[in-house]
Amino acid sequence: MKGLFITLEGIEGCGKTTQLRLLSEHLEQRGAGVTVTREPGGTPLAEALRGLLLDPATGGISPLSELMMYAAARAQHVDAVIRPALDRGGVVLCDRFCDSTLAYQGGGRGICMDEIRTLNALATGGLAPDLTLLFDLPVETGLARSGRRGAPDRIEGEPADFHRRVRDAFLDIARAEPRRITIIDASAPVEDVFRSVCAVVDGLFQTRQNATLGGSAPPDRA
Ligand code: T5A
Repeated sequence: MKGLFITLEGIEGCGKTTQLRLLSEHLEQRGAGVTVTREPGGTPLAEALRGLLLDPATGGISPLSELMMYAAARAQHVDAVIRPALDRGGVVLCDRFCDSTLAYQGGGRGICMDEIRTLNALATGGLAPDLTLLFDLPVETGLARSGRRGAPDRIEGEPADFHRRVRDAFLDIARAEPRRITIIDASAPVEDVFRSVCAVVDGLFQTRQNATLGGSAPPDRA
């Protein structure tokens, strides 16, 4: 089986990191080799950029600079971590990826979506997830959850309207790509959300297995 690339997306406090941990354990129990990683981050350079991007002390970053910083972190991450893990045939679980840039820098900051798509394609060499789980819930619920963790980071601290635009953009992206993106109701309790996650991911594994047994090759990854 070729590697499998799964991304988890959503607004602040949607619970994707909690689900990523549970999903990683679930897949490891099934014998899969799992790489768990995140964006921005996953390499020393990208983690350093993450620090700058999220630290309120960094202050104002122009929307275009912010976009380029996320893209620079992604290019390094794909090259050093994601592609090698997929080439080894492993499962990569990534906390955020290109859809976050479309939602936050496109929906939130108002940068042209097509220009972001072009930059994303450049940064990833055209790599796209096999499956994206979008954890959706009302902005107020998400911000209340993330607020319980302490002081907001540079992006969490944006006004509620910003986060509403981000949520709307995520939902638009999901509607445009229903085959890749599954929307999960993230307002439910952790165990219920996880049941939905397992149903989708186990279904994908089954489909892959059937395709392998049936001898049909999975589609080429760009
Ligand atoms: N960003 C990122 C961009 O602007 N552009 C980009 O291109 C990219 C890649 C990254 C920031 O950068 C921005 C987006 C972000 O602002 P991040 O660490 O991914 O930072 O940001 P967060 O969304 O804040 O991620 P977190 O891991 O901090 O939060 P999660 O994943 O939303 O949620 P989680 O699982 O940590 O849960 C949050 C709290 O809720 C509880 C948890 O116990 C925790 O306390 N919780 C639940 N409570 C009730 N019911 C449930 N079902 C719950 N699930 C979790």
